[in-house]
Amino acid sequence: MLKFRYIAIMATAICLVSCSSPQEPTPADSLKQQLTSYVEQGHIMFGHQDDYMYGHSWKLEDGDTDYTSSDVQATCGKYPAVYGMDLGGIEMDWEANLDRNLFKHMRAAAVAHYERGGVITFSWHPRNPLTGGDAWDVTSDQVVASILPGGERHEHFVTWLSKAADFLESIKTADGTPVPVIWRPWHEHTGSWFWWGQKLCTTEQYKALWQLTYDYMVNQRGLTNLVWAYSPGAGGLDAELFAERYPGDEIVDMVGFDCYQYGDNASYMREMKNALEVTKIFAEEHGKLMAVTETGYEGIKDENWWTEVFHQSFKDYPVSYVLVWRNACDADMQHHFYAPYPEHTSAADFKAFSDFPAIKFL
Ligand code: BMA
Repeated sequence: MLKFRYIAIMATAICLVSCSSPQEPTPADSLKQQLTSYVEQGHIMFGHQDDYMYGHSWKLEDGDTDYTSSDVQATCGKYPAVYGMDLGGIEMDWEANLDRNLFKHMRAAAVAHYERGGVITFSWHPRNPLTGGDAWDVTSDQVVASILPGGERHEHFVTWLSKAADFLESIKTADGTPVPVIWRPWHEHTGSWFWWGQKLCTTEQYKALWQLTYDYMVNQRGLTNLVWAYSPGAGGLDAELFAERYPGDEIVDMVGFDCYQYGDNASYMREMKNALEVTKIFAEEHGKLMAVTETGYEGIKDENWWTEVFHQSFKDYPVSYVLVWRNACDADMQHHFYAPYPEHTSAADFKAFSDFPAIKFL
């Protein structure tokens, strides 16, 4: 009898230990841990938008299946640690996104990059769900109102969310493991050039748009691979503007900003410093990761820009990554590039930048 009681007690104890063990981390949790540990080690990842899709003078062909071409890699011998992409066009059932990248290539390149040890981020420039124009169509300030619950375009917009969610959910390795991604919807909202921008909706409407997006993707669809990033534009950023439309600690994992160089080096460095200070204080107060989610100097018109301007601007901040925008290949967009290519005048300086021990490439 005593022996049986002993066995029963042991069985209960074993069950208690195993039943109370913490849940498996989600893919998003694992990515957050990885990002946090890089920051703790003082590593800052370098990122490039559309890196494997095209470069200054090349473009992936439809049948290509190895994602190894890269202007960044051709210039410095290493791939960017962060690979950025945009979902614009997924809501229209297009085969290719707004910058003509086939979605099947984007999905496969995301998996290849992940398997190489890299980190993936997605933004979204969806078309205008009320007017039928593009993301930059700001002719109506009723667009956000129209897609929120109760609005005339709400149901239509939920079908758009479902297409974006389908794609994000479909990024999986061959054994079915979901690939985690940094998901950065409704960016640069402190400007008024997208239909979700500052002058196009109220603070409450903007926050409700975030909540709707999160509730749909996480609570309704159960996606476990999204790390949620909030990123205003850097222009005129201060603590108040940064916080005004922040959708809440429960639904944001990372904070950052988009900051481009339009004028001289000194004004870019000033704007970066200002935005980094604001973001750092906010990130610390809210316990969030931080990043420079989009940046760069179109055409890189200074051959020492990478070491003397770019690196100097963020090196003293605990940023997870800095991502430069795309290298357009279209004939009429040859000026539109933000990473160097081997023949570019800043190539040697970029190589020197890529060799700094704290800057992480693959
Ligand atoms: C902008 C430009 C556009 C592009 C858009 C979305 O900054 O690069 O040409 O369509 O981003 O990627």
